[in-house]
Amino acid sequence: MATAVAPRIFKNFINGEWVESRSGKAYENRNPANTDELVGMFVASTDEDVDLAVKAAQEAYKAWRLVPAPKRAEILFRAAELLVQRKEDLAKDMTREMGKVLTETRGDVQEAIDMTYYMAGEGRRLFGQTTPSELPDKFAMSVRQSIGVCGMITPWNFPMAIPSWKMMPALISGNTVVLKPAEDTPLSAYHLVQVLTEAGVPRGVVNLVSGDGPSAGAPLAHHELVPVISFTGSTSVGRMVAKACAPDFKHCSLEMGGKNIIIVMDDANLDLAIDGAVWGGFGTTGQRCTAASRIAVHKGVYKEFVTRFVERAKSLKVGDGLDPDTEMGPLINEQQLDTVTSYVEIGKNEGAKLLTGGNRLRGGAYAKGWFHAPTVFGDCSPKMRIAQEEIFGPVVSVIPIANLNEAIDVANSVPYGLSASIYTRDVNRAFHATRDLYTGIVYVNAPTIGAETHLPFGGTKHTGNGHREAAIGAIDFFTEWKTVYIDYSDKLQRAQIDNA
Ligand code: UN1
Repeated sequence: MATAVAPRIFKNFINGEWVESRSGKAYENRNPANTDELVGMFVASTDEDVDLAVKAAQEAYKAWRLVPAPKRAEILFRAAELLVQRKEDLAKDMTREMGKVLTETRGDVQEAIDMTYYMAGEGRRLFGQTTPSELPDKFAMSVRQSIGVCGMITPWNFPMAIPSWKMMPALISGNTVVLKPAEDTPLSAYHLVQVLTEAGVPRGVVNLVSGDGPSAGAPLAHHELVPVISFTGSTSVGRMVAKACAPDFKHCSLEMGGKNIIIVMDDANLDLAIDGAVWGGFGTTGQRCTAASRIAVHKGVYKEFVTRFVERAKSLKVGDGLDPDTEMGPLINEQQLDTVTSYVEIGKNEGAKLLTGGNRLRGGAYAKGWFHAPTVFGDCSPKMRIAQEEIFGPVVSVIPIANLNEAIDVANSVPYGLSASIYTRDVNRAFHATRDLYTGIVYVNAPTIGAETHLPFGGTKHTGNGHREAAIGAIDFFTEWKTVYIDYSDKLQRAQIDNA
């Protein structure tokens, strides 16, 4: 569908310049709430473009790694300030390309701001350890060293927050970056790179190649000059990334799927639990890896909870995220809508009770977008596919449970382990759940979403491969330890031997 104005063409950013693809190919990025609106044309990068970006990053690394970290930090502080100034415009553009409501895209930009300030602060820390040597007249310490070119492959659901989770710790630690953002949300990545450049990041230190996974992401993951890959996305693609990294032993951090649960006990504040379930289940149209896609409810309050939760789900206003009245935006694209539709069929066939939704929204304001009704399945058994598999859409499966032990077993019975939550006013139950829920994140009396940037983010089992993003875990991933011994005794001293 043609638009009245000529489309804006956005390029790759390689070695400090905005450049076209070597292949000359570009692709369209359209608004998921209104596919008539062309957000822009973006470069469809190929391995040649990725190679140029990696080589630029490799060259720039030589000088960047030697810039004192507090000086690198000054650039990040400036970038954070620019993000603050532009927050509203950045959020609007993000809603146009991604669909989530403006309050949430403001939150996404804010998460990038928080991470940028936080990592800028690390410029004057990046602490190592000093410790006594077991030998006299000998000094021992550990220091962090940068690694080199870091390849980053990021998803569309947090178009600015997640690239910043990866880029800011990598940069402050002295690495250089090649970012391959999700095909659906390159504009927000473009803006972030623009901000970093204006803030003073030197040429070649940050490079952006847009395009799809097979053509641009895969060559990055396989590139021999890239020792570090950080990926957020689906578990199936994460497995391919891990395989691409294995032969060269690349450091590889994977943040993947979730099937997060909210447990509602019979002593819970139900008003609070329902608010949390609506926000956790339908915020970002359910397209968060932390989304509360399962709710386990104690039989004592099951009926009341379900009735009131379904009422709230039904009354959610779905629409264009730029409209201030909208509470839930569209799915990101047609494929994601198809996935949701197919899971609704699976749920029905499995015998779950469809309590509301279950249908695509069509016609009128919905005619040109990928909208789906907020959907709740009741009386789910924990083994059903809709209660086991990540759907990444506005579909919540409610599971009745008889007691806390059963709830924890249900919670832990999925292949993922990102986030879990319990609503209870009993401190003993809260602590038991906190200990026994096998996830990377646990919330008490709050939903499964809402991670803050200075605490570790990540999950167990098929959610991740043991690394954590954000907080100091991110610095750990983007640096390597170097242990340094300085012997000032002027004689040969043998550890484990001379002092035994
Ligand atoms: C994601 O869903 O991929 O805790 C990230 C949260 C957000 C980040 C989610 N701060 O839900």
